[in-house]
Amino acid sequence: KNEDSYIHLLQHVLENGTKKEDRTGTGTLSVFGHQMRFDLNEGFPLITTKRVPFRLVVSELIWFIKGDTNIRFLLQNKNNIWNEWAFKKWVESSDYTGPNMDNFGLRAPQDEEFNKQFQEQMEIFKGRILSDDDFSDKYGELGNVYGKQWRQWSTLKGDTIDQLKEVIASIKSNPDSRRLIVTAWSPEDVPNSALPPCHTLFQFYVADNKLSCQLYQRSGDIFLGIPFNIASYALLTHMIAQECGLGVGEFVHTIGDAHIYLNHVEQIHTQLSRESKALPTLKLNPAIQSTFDFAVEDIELEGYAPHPTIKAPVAV
Ligand code: UFP
Repeated sequence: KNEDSYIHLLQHVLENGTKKEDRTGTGTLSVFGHQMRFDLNEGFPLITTKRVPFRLVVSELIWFIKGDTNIRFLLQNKNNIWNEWAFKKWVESSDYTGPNMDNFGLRAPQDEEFNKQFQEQMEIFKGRILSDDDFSDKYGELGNVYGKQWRQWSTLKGDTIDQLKEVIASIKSNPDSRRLIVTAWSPEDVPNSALPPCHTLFQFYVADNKLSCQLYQRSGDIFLGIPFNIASYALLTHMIAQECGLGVGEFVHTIGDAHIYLNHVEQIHTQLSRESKALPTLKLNPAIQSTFDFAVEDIELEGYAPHPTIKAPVAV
């Protein structure tokens, strides 16, 4: 069954992972170079041994596909996953006059008093992003994140490349091509980037009228990030397959540093004690002819009845 390859990764890293320090100071168990395969015809690979918030996957992917790099669209869709990155720029700017927010990511979970202030400032920030156009243009903007790299890659000549549009056109015109690649990794941007892209590069492959996709992810938080990443690329593959009149093949997920944070180990034991359930089915609105036209309400899941959510701290 499809989820087995993810469950196997959890077990494999618990048993064989090397203890390794990391940027966040949390500590991990880690392996280097791991591959999972999901046959997209067996069901949609959304993990069932805990609930994964699919609506956040959907709005984030649509945001990437639009080429949008401003968190306003995410907030309009009640998606808060990128807030901290924008908030950081705001509280470090000279326009910010509220209480000191240095190292808010580390301090908030440890200091209840500070956490209250942080939540308060975050709510104010979100409110202004949603209601104030100038503020949102200045502080909602994340810069060279996925949407920019996929849709408006900057070239040395000063023009832009729409990698996503071009790859879809190539899937249609030259499906046997071995160059069906989109890259988010720009060495030029890495030094000035708070979060260099985790999902670095992906490639499409067409055989027997089925579209497959492989992702190279340089770094994967196995408990919190990976289930989300699997769902996102599986969804993208379905959307592009629909536009190209193809069936779906496999999603192949290759991970560089695949790690379990030490403060997720207990949660993973809980997850491993659960029996996986039948995978859901993805329902895309069949009237949508272009990958670029999907809206949140065109994407639905049928039959997702997972085990309950398991909470765990995010390493930042
Ligand atoms: N991470 C993921 N998936 C993502 C994402 C982040 O697993 O889509 F954006 C995790 C991987 C790692 C951390 O634990 O976030 C990024 O840290 P670093 O840049 O040090 O690899």
